[in-house]
Amino acid sequence: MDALTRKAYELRRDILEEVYKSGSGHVGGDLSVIDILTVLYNEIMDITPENFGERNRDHFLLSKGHCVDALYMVLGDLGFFDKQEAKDTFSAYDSKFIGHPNTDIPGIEINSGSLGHGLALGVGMAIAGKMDGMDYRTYVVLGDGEMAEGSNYEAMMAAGHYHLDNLCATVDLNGLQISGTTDQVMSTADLGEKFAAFGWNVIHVEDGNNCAHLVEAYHKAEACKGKPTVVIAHTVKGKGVSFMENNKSWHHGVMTEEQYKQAIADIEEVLS
Ligand SMILES: Cc1ncc(C[n+]2csc(CCOP(=O)(O)OP(=O)(O)O)c2C)c(N)n1
Ligand SMILES: [Mg+2]
Repeated sequence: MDALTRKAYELRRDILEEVYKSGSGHVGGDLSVIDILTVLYNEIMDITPENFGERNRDHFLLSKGHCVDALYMVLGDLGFFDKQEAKDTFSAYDSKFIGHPNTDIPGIEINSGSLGHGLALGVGMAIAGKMDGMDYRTYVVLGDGEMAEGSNYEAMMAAGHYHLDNLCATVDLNGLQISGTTDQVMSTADLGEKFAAFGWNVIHVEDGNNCAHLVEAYHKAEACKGKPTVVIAHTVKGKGVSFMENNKSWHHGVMTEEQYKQAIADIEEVLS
């Protein structure tokens, strides 16, 4: 197993501990996006605890903010704060590690969780970078259910209009949102065509939980000039835990002790 895949599975184990202990969290979406976050933070982006206070470093916005529990584990792992503290206090009364991203936490750049805002903010950051002659890149991660928010389409239009080749969106396309499939609740189908219509470079990753394939896609995105890029990552919600995969109940389901043990066993089997 390569190092990034191992890291993503170790982080899956951290996420399961965190959400089990807290009795809350969005475990299905965490497990679908964790490979994307692992690859971006460990292989692609220039964002570290040391350079976080500077402006000319890459920028990351988790627009599907309900999956902050996954982001906490990634940032904790990189030393932005004590990962154990985040794991032990996630969502607890008076904890700073609340259930959606907020900028009081080192490494978090925007408050999010009200879906549909991250891409517009990313467009603004990308325009600002160009205006000020900076070479940073801005990365935004969105959910496929989130793509039902109309604000995204205005942001897509502006990104195409301004040729923001320093902007890279990723859609975590797991086919599910809060209460059912995206097709049932609000179809966001043919997303690639929608982005292309607004002048974006579109890259599909057919196995969006495959770290090596994601790395390749982000390198292609970096090489694309004159257009923003969207990486459409075809993922599995609940990836890695047998009884959670493709099951809408795990959007924010709470595990019993027995389910928790099974979930950890599934992850340990991959790691062994
Ligand atoms: C504006 C807004 N409307 C509704 C919600 C409630 N909500 C939280 S998560 C979610 C579903 C999101 O689905 P998706 O973007 O596909 O996320 P994922 O499958 O990756 O968890 C909804 C509707 C919200 N957070 N913000
Ligand atoms: Mg989804």
